[in-house]
Amino acid sequence: MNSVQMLNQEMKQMNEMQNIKLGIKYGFIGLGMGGGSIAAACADISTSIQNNKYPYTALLINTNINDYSKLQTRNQNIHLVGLDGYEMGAGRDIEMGQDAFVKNKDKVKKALEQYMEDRDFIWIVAGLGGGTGTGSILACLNLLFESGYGDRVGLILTLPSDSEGYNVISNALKRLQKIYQTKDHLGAIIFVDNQKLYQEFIKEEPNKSDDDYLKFSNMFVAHTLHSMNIVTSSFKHRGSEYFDQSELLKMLKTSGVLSISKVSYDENAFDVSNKASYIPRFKEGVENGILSSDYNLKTAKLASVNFIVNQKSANRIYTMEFVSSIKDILEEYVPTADEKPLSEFIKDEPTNKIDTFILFAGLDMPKRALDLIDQKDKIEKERESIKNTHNPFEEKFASLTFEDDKPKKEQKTALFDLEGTEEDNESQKSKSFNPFNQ
Ligand SMILES: Nc1nc2c(ncn2[C@@H]2O[C@H](COP(=O)(O)OP(=O)(O)OP(=O)(O)O)[C@@H](O)[C@H]2O)c(=O)[nH]1
Ligand SMILES: [Mg+2]
Repeated sequence: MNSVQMLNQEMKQMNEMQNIKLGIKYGFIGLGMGGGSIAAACADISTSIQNNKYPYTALLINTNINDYSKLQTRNQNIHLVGLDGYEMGAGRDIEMGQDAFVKNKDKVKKALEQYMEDRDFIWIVAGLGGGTGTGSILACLNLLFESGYGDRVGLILTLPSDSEGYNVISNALKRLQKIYQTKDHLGAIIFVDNQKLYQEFIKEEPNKSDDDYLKFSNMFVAHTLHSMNIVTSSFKHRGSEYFDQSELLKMLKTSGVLSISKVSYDENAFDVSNKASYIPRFKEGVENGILSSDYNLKTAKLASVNFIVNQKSANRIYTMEFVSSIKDILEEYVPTADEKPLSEFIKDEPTNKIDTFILFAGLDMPKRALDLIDQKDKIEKERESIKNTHNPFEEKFASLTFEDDKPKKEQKTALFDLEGTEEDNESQKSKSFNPFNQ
């Protein structure tokens, strides 16, 4: 089964799961096309919870709200906010994107008051690199801080691919720089690395389109956030350490980057007495976040490992030997983290999988951010060298002449002045000229 099929299957199962409880009430503020699409996918998650089929809320904010016409959402708690006066879009101009948001601040504020008041945590979502979304981030953060949401706001940001070109990459970096400098005042930042996810997607689905990729990546983000959110409150647990929703909220409020890893084992292949059956995969999971990866895990402030197994496997797997071997690995990767609980969850639903969610909070940026700076520098260098190479066009066009540029032959009406009038007139003129007469 490839990852698209797996995602669809998991989303369906989760949608049908009975007795689930939600951990945190999320609100999503999607900025621009990419941000709005991801926020819409997140808020369109449905559950079997009575009277709360669609537990999330979203505001989708864009210059051109017609962009959103291809999103087919069902949740009534998804609201569109158009940035008036900028209906044509911001055309990858971040200054214009920022102006559009600032000029419509009151309108957004009203929507916030109307729809987001009861939310425990708000995610600002934007695709880094465009005009509207990227340009609106700072003004949107300001508005949330002004409106009292400052202690419960996080960011979900996509990082562009190398192939998206100089303007997209430099727009992304301009905002990333500002966000990096103020990150200690913000909650968690989740990066969705389009380069990484696209490469993984294309390997498995070479015949699909770019739009298929975007749809997949957005559902993947939505499903990941939702799965994390129900783990903490829907399953029974055993053991002394327990990651509940307040711990999750604490992680989301921890400044720095949040990395999410997931490892799924086939229950039959998991032999607790044979470490080789689970440790190498676990380490691989720790090192590779699913939405973005390549972090210096030593910078993590908090870590959390959550195993979810069925009742039958629980007795077999949750042994002291298993717990200590996982804890040893955590010591190796995050020796200085303030907290690193290992939670043992038990799922009532029949499953032949063992799922593990691993979270690291308070991280520094992923290596991909540095790669983007390198890519920007590389393009600038190449541009400079192109500018300095001999340009044959400049020289050739500068010296380009044409035969008919030469003075034209005077067209005479008569070849000879037979009556001598011309000469007479000339001598007349010079005779009458007297410089002292002036
Ligand atoms: N994962 C994902 N990334 C997206 C999606 N749409 C856009 N992106 C990324 O987000 C970046 C910004 O694109 P948009 O969100 O369309 O730009 P915008 O904010 O609407 O800005 P303007 O159209 O320039 O005003 C792109 O360069 C992509 O890398 C999406 O649906 N999913
Ligand atoms: Mg747009």
